[in-house]
Amino acid sequence: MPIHNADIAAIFEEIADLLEIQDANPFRVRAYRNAARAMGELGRDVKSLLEHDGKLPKLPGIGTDLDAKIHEIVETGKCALLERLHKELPPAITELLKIPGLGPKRVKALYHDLDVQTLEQLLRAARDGRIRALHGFGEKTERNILDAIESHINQARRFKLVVAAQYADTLITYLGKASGVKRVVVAGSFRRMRETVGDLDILVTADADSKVMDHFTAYDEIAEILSHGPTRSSVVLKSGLQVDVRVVNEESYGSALHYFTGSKSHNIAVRKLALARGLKINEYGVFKGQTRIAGETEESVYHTVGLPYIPPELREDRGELEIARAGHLPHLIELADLKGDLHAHTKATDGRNTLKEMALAAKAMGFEYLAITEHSRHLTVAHGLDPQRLVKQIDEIDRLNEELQGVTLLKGIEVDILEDGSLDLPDSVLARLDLVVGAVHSQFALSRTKQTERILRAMAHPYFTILAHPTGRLIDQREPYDVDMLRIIREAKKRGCYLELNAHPERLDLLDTQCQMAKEEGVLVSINSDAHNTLDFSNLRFGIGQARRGWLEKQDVLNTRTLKALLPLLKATM
Ligand code: DGT
Ligand code: CA
Ligand code: CA
Repeated sequence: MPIHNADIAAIFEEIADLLEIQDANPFRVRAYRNAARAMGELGRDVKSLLEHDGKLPKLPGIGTDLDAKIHEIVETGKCALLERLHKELPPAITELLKIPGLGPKRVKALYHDLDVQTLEQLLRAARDGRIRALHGFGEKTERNILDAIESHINQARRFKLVVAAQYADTLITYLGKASGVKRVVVAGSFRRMRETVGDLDILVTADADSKVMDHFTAYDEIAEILSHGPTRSSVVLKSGLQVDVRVVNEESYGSALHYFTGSKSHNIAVRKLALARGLKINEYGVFKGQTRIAGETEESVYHTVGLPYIPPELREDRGELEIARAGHLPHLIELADLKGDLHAHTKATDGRNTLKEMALAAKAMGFEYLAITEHSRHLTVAHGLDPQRLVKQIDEIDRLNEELQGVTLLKGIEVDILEDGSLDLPDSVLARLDLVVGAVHSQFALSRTKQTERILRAMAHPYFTILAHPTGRLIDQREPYDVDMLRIIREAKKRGCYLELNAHPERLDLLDTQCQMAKEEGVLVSINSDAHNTLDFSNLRFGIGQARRGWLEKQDVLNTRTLKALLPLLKATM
């Protein structure tokens, strides 16, 4: 792990904060603060100074003790004192310090006087009005803290859809076991298939005497119950995921589902349409005066405002209401429309299964074809293929295809796009493949112009077929690299190339709006699993969710074609 001056400064700053919260000697606290500042202001990189000279120059405010700490941090990446302080104080103290407006003095007061140790406790103290009573706080500060935590929780604690789905699945099964429960459905951003979700919003219909809420709050994965009532309860699971459960009557199911599915801006737009017709929509139904005129199904809610049913993935207030009113809603792609998968790996590189195992798993998905696209040699961490090993695999696939029934393996490669836009393998071997999937796996930080040119040059290559994970982002881990996606899409159109929507749940790359862009420009998208083992095909459902959020229909997606229709499309690149 590379240690920079800023990392050392941050460690010293945190030590100073934690010492202050512990009421340590103020001189000691100040010594760490000064050291943090000295590190932050130093013009030379401490690590390279140490590597070069073996010792640090004399720095203002850095005595022998701190000098030793700097050595320790540079050499081990850690600091024993900080680790000890973390053990002595509740772990969430560090998190509290990250809330804007909460310095060590305030955190100390909250911790000592209100026994606030976690963000959730802080949130409750703020909601209960207990913070304003503290010396040096006041009502305005309390309000600011409340806003800061809410936005902090919303930003910091979003869960990838695949992760939320795991928690949702077990919880739904559990809730379904309570007596009198009829339906259990997850609404909110989860139902809209957002890439990440802030919390789970679960809607339950149940008999009037059902004890489903007591059953819910007895769930053994709960870390904290935030509220518990007969029709609404909120908890935080041990994973940190918040879950809101609402119980409604069967007759309100449709309007409640519509309300809690959101998005909020979509709901507001629908309510506006209702108001214009003299109707009122809420989670219990659609009302004309005192009379309920709809609400049992979502369709009935939409019909009262003159609209057809709008699929959840489109409910983002991005023009779906106007298009629905005009009768032009897309017929969104479904998982069952896929006829194959054009990106997968085997044991030959960093996958886990053999060619045959992958082929049979694809067949079990109902696929006609699966393209094997191993990494190329430049990607050494994945044991990428050189020309000899690729030729060997080509022969193996030819042999296996004679034996396989009902599924065909296509010969491909996920070839690295090198920094200059050339491909990592020679034409002579690429020429023998059914398709070439090109990918950027290095040099993410090139300028927008250079990165775009690099990809355009790769696509101009005669054998290039599909641009893999076009933005390179990893959700919550790596920002997209900077490219002009519209230029790339237009070049793909010109060259007869395609763009991948990589369905790996950490990628989901293309983004939804870029799917729309590809569709508008007439470029087909290939929804690929990037499977590294036989189970990974199940990730395709997240790719389908993303494609639906991008308004894609069956005809917009390359791998909805039958094998017979696909092969000429793969050859059509120029
Ligand atoms: P998230 O949890 O941040 O990923 O996003 P959502 O969309 O699940 O938002 P959430 O959990 O705050 O609320 C769930 C749904 O409830 C939301 O999509 C629409 C509805 N909703 C929440 N608050 C309001 C509101 O103030 N007005 C309206 N019309 N709907 C709301
Ligand atoms: Ca939610
Ligand atoms: Ca919620």
